[in-house]
Parts: sequence; structure tokens; C-alpha cells
Amino acid sequence: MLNVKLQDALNKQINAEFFSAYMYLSMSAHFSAVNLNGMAGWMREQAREELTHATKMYDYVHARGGTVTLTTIEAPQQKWNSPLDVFQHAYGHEQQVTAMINNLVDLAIAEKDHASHNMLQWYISEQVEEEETFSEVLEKIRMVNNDASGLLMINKEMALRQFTPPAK
Ligand code: OFO
Repeated sequence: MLNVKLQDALNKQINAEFFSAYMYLSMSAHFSAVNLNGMAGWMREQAREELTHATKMYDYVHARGGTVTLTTIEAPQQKWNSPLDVFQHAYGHEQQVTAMINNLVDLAIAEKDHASHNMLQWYISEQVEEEETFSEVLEKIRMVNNDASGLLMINKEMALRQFTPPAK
């Protein structure tokens, strides 16, 4: 049985993961509005991936006999100044999510909840990938330095992204 402290913290994280999905969908809408459809598609796939982060934790809370409490999802930012602005924001966001996951691991250790500690290791590895993915795109965008043809090339390459949900 999940203890109340862990249950509350995991419910907060479920909300944060849904917020991530919402924020990346907002970034996708922004890219569609400025006709960068490859980047829009890439962000839409990212939003799908975030939904799986949320539901994986949701399933875990139930598996431990806990109660999932879904709360209000904050409205995300809607406009950015440039693709660089979007990806700086996104990369910073992923670093914050990593800090949240690390705090959850600290709590699982403090509460001697080995099952939660074990479950959270998946998120620890996932955050390594998330930060790497976003920093790679950010570096490419920095390299082209707002040059239109460079951005269009990156846009085209990003259109290829397809998210495959992880096996349960
Ligand atoms: Fe982007 O990793 Fe979840 O929030």
C-alpha cells in the first residue's frame, strides 16, 4: 500500500506530466501558426510521449492500491519569439522535470518505499533521454542562428519524428 506522502507527491507528478503534454501541444500549435509544420509535428509527438509518462504513473498508483486525484492543469504559454525561444523554454522545462523526479526518488528513499524507488528509476533514465533530445535540437537551432534556410532544413528533418509508446 502506498503511503499518503508518496501518493500525494505522485499525484502532483501526474499533474506535471499532463502539464508537459499540454505545454508541448501549445508549442505545436505555435509552430503550426508560423508554418513550421515539421516542428509542429515533432512537438505533437512529444505531447503524446508526455501522456504516457502521466498514465504510467497513474497506473502505478492504482497498482499500489492508491488513489489517483486529477487536479487542474495550468494553462501553458501560447506564444514564443522564435524556434530558439521555444527550445530554450522546453530544455529548461525538462531540467525542472528532472529535478522533480530526483525529489520523488529522495522521498521514496526517506519513506523506505522500495517499490516506488524502483518504479522511479524508469523516469530517471527517461529524463536523461529527454534532456539529451531537447539539447540536441537546441544546439542545432543555435548553430543556424535564425538563418531561414537552416531553420527550414531542421524543420524538414524534425517532420520525421514518430513516437512509439513503450511496452508496459
Ligand atoms: Fe518530458 O518528461 Fe515527462 O514531463
